[in-house]
Amino acid sequence: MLTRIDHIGIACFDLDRTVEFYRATYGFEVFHTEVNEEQGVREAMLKINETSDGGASYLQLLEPTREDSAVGKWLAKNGEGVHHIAFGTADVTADSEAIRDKGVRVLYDQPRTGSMGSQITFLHPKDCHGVLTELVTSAPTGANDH
Ligand code: CMX
Ligand code: CO
Repeated sequence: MLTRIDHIGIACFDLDRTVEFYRATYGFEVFHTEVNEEQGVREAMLKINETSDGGASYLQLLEPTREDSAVGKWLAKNGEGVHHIAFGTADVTADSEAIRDKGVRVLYDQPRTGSMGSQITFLHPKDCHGVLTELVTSAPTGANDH
């Protein structure tokens, strides 16, 4: 079951300048940063609020690490802006299989690694009324404590 908006993914040319805009304009602070080479992004997660399912909602600011990445290609075509939305679930595998059975293309056969050790997959935007849609299962609590 999808129980929260996990994040909104926003594509930008310059992550540091975009982070500074969100800090100076709204007071949102960086919760986490990482590079995900598989996805071809450098990203910053800004935590907006916690949610009733024990998770949280974030803004995910995304700068491409290479031009041929999903975000790099999208930026070249569209410029900066909202790139995708992500719904949170306790079981990304079960939910994505159920959604695939409804005729929506799921982009990965198996979930891949997303922010903060989460498991993620994507639904094709052409099957979702133009919205690239991600499904996320957060890493177990404590998995990111070092
Ligand atoms: N939102 C809505 N539509 C999109 C889109 C997006 N983010 N990205 C592409 N499209 C549309 C294009 O506009 C294009 O439509 P038209 O044919 O009408 O012009 C169509 O989809 C095909 O686009 P494309 O530019 O040819 O791109 P590809 O088919 O090579 O890739 C996609 C599209 C969705 C398969 C690819 O972006 C993908 O695999 N995305 C999932 C991974 C990802 O986005 N990773 C970055 C985020 C990582 C994270 O969140 O952690
Ligand atoms: Co995302």
